[in-house]
Amino acid sequence: MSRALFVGDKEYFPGIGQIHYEGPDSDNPLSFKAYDPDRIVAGRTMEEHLRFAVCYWHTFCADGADPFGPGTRIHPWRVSDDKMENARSKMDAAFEFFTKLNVPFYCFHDRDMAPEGASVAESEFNLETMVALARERQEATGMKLLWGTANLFSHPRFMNGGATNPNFAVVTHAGAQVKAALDATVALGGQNYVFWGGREGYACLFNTDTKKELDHLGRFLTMARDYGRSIGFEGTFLIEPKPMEPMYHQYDVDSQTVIGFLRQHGLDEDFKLNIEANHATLAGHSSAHDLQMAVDAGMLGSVDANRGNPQNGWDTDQFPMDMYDCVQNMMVILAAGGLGSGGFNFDAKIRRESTDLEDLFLGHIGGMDAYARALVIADRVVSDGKIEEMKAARYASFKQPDGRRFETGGMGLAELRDMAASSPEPELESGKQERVENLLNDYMFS
Ligand code: XLS
Ligand code: NI
Ligand code: NI
Repeated sequence: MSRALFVGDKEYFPGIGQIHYEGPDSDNPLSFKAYDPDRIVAGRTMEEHLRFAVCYWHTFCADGADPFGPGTRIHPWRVSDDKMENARSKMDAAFEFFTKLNVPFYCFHDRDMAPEGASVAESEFNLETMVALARERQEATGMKLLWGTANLFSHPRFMNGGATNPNFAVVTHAGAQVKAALDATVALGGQNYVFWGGREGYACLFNTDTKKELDHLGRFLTMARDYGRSIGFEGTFLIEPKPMEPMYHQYDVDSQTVIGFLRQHGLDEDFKLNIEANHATLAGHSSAHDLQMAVDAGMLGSVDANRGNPQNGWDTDQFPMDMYDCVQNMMVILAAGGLGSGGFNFDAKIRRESTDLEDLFLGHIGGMDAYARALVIADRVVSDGKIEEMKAARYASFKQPDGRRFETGGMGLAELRDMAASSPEPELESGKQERVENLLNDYMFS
């Protein structure tokens, strides 16, 4: 790979070169121990399986601020008081980071890349200007856009939602932003377009017409789909479920809720799901569960790779490090045949206390190694087939003629009853949970 490591005038991460695979014995913290982009696993390279993406917002915009205090990181790409000048230097820093980390993809919100202007037209102009620069940078570095999206949650006008806002005037602004973000995504060859329901939800039922708001959301997404297709967007539209935060009730609670909504509104041909691990856990699920529900519906699109903190109930967006979770997620994805045009986007941020520039690299390196290791282990599990065999054995009775007839609709409830009445009590069949759990640990650590 002979890409220039930075393309602007200035190097923002001096002293850090391109991150390479050095193997498990290396003691260089700025190297991959497991992620070897060219290594073949299950017929594809690691790079092709994992399709890693860096996100613009946590990595180059977030400075460690929390509700109790201001940021702790001083971004060297904050060069002046002029917002567009800063946007340009941020973009240079971002592409330097992508290239040095050697990831193939990135993701952005409109407002991460270009500042909001004083009018719709000025905001559009700012974004178009930055998109033109991003195109140049993509060409110079070989970087690709995994997905674009619009930030419909930060500006005060969106405090009651974007597409589900009770005030139509605000809905028009949501439309303007999504139109411009779709234009930007197409101009940058984006492979997907994401809707995360930001403030699409509500705080109080007494003042909220939930049916109206959900119908508006369906209408809005249909308009966005139609516009996207009309300008030549051939990629996948994605919805990213999340159960709470910022709104008390978010409409896109979890995989199954979103799948039902998409089918209800006839959007299931064009839309799939972007599953974020920390959102699934906030919904009271494991991330593997939400992934599996999406797979079962034929709607797994992409992954926001991160993890939450099991001790608290908010979206901590930490880098994925918990191998047990990563392996389970990877087992679901691998068994489903992979992510297609999706990828693993690190919607993850380093901690407020992590104030060195290199910490941004360390977080991503750890996440990439975690998923590379998970891929290798999941391949062992899936190709060995033992766990899958045990699962299938539990359903063996449905391969018998009566079970088949039940599955295929050739039986009524009365006949089902008669079979119970004329047969002996079914034998208790162990679920063998301990056996499969033990097996997984054997695959992980042997
Ligand atoms: C926030 C979401 C957000 C989306 C993109 O919780 O995860 O980062 O991924 O809008
Ligand atoms: Ni999150
Ligand atoms: Ni996300």
